[in-house]
Amino acid sequence: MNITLILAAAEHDPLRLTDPFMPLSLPLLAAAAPGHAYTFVDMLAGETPDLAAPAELVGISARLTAERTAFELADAYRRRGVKVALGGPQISANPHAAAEHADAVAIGEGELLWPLIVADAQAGRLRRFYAATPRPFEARGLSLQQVPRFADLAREVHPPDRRPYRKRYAFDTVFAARGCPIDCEFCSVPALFGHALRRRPIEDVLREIDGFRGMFYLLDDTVFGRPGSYAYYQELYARLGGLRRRRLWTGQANLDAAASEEGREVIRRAARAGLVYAAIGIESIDPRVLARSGMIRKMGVETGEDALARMKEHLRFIQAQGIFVSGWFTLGHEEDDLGSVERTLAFAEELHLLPILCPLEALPGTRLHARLSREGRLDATQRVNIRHPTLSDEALLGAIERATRRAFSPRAVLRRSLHHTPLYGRDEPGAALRMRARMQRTLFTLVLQYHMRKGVIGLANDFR
Ligand code: B12
Repeated sequence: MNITLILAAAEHDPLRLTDPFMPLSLPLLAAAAPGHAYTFVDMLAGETPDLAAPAELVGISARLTAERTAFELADAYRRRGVKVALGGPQISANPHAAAEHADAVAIGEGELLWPLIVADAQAGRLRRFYAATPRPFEARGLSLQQVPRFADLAREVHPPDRRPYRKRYAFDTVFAARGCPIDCEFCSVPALFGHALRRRPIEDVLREIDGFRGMFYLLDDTVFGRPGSYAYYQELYARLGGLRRRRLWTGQANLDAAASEEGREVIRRAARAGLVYAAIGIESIDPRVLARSGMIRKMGVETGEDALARMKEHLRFIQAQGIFVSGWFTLGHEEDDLGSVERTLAFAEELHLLPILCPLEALPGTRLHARLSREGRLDATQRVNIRHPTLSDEALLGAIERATRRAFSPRAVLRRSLHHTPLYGRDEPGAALRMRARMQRTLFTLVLQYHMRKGVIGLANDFR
């Protein structure tokens, strides 16, 4: 079949044209059902779907901010008589809304679902829902095929087929593990990929990385792992560091690994294997928020300890390995007031973190969404869908945007980058190699911040 796979993005998405990472969902889908003629359209990269191009099946992948665009596109294709399947994190979390716009709606992992959808589309017998989850799924009278489990990452993940991309991305993407046991109140990962951490065989991950041209992004929720997976990540990075070609790479991570010697060894090895930048979900600097939401479990803090002091210690350890860190914060928790934005910025400045300030949003399918819905505090008409006890939507977003502009001023960017320069290349044998590592990594952090600026400042706007 002629199949078009689209990564949906709103027209004014601030990440459009600024996101340097190759989206991995489309290559994984193409590999899961091979033997068809695939075309990829990455709307975040500025590509536009050609509705008139021949296609017997269209698969659209959507995250939170792309839902409306995905629905409009699906409607447009279906008006032309083309069968449409919708999938991805937002569709999995809000499948009944998607069912009004698609012939098939995928809830969960494409490795399990896409082969079924393609086969059924070919046979002309598409069902409305395809769900890969061990939890019961209520199809509300519509047709359903359910696979009551998550994918086996050793047997069911095939090497992603990246060939249909026309664009060259600055970063390739790869994943080693899926699922998260922490279960923070606002996060949709446990619902999408389960509470158990599933891991791919290390050889499979390294084979992919060895084929990359240059830098890559390891998509795991925490590239430092968790107690129980430290040995896996230690081995992965030891072997990654031993590959013939060394590459710089990036990923997101939690702080808890820095609280134990086993975890610290993962961090050291990751840094030696080329981890140049880590995005760390610090979420809030208010210990009350961290405790109530369950986020404290990823901060590496024991009961009775001074949470912020411990978190600072962990951050400094990570930076001391030569890793540039951005701190991702969510603002608008019920304990927050307008001063929280300034206090968060001051925390980031003290630690030389690149601050990414995000308005807290209730994602469908999360415990936060369920709680606020029960409490009658969700408001879909606002840019941020949570009604805060004291802060208006505009006041919060305005404060975030002003703080972000300051954090990304050329002076702040330069100071942050130069602060890290002496920390780079400490393990390099010899002064010349050390100097090279310092220059290369400092340049990397400057270019990174330059590219992130527009996307991050735009996040507070209403663009969907
Ligand atoms: C890396 C990442 C990013 C990167 C993306 C880089 C890139 N170019 O891909 C960056 C930093 C840019 C980013 C941004 C955002 N992200 Co993000 N991100 C992630 C992260 C950590 C990994 C995503 C990933 O690539 N996973 C691997 C791919 C293969 O998984 P996948 O896309 O889900 O696809 C699988 C299935 O969903 C399914 N599938 C996907 N599409 C389709 C389509 C069909 C037809 C079918 C059958 C199946 C199917 O099959 C795939 C294989 O199993 C996830 C958390 C996670 N663990 O997944 C959060 C996550 C996806 N992000 C999330 C959010 C909220 C965002 C932002 C909206 C944040 C913000 N406020 O701006 C933005 C939106 C970006 C945008 N405009 O699209 C949420 C999404 C929740 C939701 N309801 O959609 C997640 C789940 C995090 C969370 N804690 O809840 N993100």
